[in-house]
Amino acid sequence: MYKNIETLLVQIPTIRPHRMAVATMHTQTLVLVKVTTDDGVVGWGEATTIGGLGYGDESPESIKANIESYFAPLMKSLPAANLAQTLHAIKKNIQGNRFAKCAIQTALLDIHAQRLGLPLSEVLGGRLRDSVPVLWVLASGDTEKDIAEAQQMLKAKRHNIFKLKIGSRTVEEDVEHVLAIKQALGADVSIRVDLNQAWTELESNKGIQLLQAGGIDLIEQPCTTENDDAMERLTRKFDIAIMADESLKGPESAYRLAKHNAASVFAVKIAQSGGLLESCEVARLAQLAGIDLYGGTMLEGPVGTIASAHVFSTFENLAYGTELFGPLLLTEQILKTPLQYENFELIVPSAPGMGIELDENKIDNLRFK
Ligand code: MUC
Ligand code: MG
Repeated sequence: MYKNIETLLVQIPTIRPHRMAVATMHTQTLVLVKVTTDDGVVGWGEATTIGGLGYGDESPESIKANIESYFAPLMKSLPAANLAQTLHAIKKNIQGNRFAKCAIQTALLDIHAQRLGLPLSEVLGGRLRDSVPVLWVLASGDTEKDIAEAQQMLKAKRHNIFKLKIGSRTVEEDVEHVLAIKQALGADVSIRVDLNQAWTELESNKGIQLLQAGGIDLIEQPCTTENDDAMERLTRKFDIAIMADESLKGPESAYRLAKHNAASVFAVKIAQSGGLLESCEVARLAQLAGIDLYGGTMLEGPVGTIASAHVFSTFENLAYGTELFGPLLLTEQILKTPLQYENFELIVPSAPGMGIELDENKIDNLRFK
């Protein structure tokens, strides 16, 4: 039986303001879920989002309320702590709520893997790599600051791929900013851009042409999720990789996007997919459709980041690497031993379960709800 299902909201300042077309973050609110079984096994999950309701349709507060009011009573009413039956009951009784579902599923899989004495990746089909490449997002809003930050990352061997958040200025200003950074960092450094749905199709046609000519490697979610038709036309028109992020909301949307050729790369996110198992389904669909993969983030802390790393370690084709840098954007640690980032990659732990240990005293001090 599941004895306790707790949702903790933890607020941590970021190392610098993080500017995106959808929001500017000065702090991040981590949504942590702790599930305890009646024989004392503890599993953790995370349902962190970006900018309150600015990015997704679940907020930290709604996730906490829905877990406490609906998920927890349902889970406690089930006769035994059986993983598959619990997940099935949740799917049947609760509509939507992909982030909350992902956090609960992560905690249950963490418990399951611990009981089996295996790392989480092995419960998901088995890892193909022990570390995943991690890019860094330049989002200070200032070209010179971004160049200096990238150079520092290259020197420290932390990141050698960069994603730029654009879309809040004019197309011309954004392109100028991106190409100045590309020129400063040189041909060997991969630069990608994320529009977070900011461009119309017309702006996309203009902007993508200039960015492609300037040696940029990938364009992430240029148009709105309502305009997948535009994504389809852009994917057909340009050679440069067009990546679906916000448009990708689990296996059903992956199937639809693949069927319409509305992206050449998928940014798989565990929360957007509605769970770790669903992320693996998205990856399988992509593989069948010849779509490349990228491991995305909702700027989660260490729990969501490591759960994602276990998932991405199982993908056959991780052609565009990952952006699992969320914990590095935060000023405070909540693990007893920090995650290992080295040689441009994040190490996937090999201890049973998720393979991380949370510092609960630290979490208590940072909790605000
Ligand atoms: C997004 O849209 O990709 C990922 C990295 C980052 O800086 O923001 C997120 C969300
Ligand atoms: Mg994105």
